[in-house]
Amino acid sequence: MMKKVLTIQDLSCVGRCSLTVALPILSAMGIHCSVLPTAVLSTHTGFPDPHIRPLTQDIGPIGEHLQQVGAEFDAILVGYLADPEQAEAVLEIISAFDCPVILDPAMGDHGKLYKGITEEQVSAMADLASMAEVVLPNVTEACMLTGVPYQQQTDGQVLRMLSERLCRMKTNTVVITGVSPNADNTGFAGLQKGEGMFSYTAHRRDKTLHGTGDMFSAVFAGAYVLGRDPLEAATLAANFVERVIDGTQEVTPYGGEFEAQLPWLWEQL
Ligand code: PXL
Repeated sequence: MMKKVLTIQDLSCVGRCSLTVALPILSAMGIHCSVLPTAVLSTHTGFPDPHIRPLTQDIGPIGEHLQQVGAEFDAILVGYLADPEQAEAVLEIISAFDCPVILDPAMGDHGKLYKGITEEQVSAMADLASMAEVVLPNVTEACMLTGVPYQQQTDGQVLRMLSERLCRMKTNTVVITGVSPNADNTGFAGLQKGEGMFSYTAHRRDKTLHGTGDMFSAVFAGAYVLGRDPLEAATLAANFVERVIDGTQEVTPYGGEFEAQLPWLWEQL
């Protein structure tokens, strides 16, 4: 039977991120992808002054209707939320659908929150994180969720501390992305309860492209729901993102050209 994933994140009309990334990636992995948009934005917040319509009042009724029609999912992938109330609405949805939740607490990067994200949202996201089976923060988000000061280069001890703090309540796996043990390398580090720490490093590319975190979480979610273990799923996701970065010539707010890598992704499954 085809696997089914519901992804809850924003729909940015222009600029690759969130739903415009997760939907094609999960489809290319042979997964039936359903969506619940948390907000509609003219562009993601990396462009100046986007028009933003949060769908805070609509998340609950959409979730209720999905239950009424008997919708079932093998996993729920949660990403960018537009305000703290959305975290509460999402909590209700995930408690109604009995399936693993993968959370990418998309809130910031490079030590800073994205435009429009408040401290209140950080604590709402932390509550949500404790109810997710897998949490996929970047270093900035891992520090914010745990109240640890941001540091660009993180050693094994700090990564273990961040991962252990995030592995609470329902969370059994944490994968921290954008981890830099030194100036020349980058990768991920994680913790799976009962299995210990794992990590992966590749040479650092000197290009920062929009949406790569969302690409990582979409590929991870797809591979995880197809039965890969967290290290395998995260390695596939990292390799995909590396190919996207290497295959994108121009750095623009439109983001990484992941489309060209979808045939490769399909071949890996
Ligand atoms: O890629 C994360 C992300 C998701 N959604 C919106 C964003 C961003 C990052 O800037 O602005 C709307």
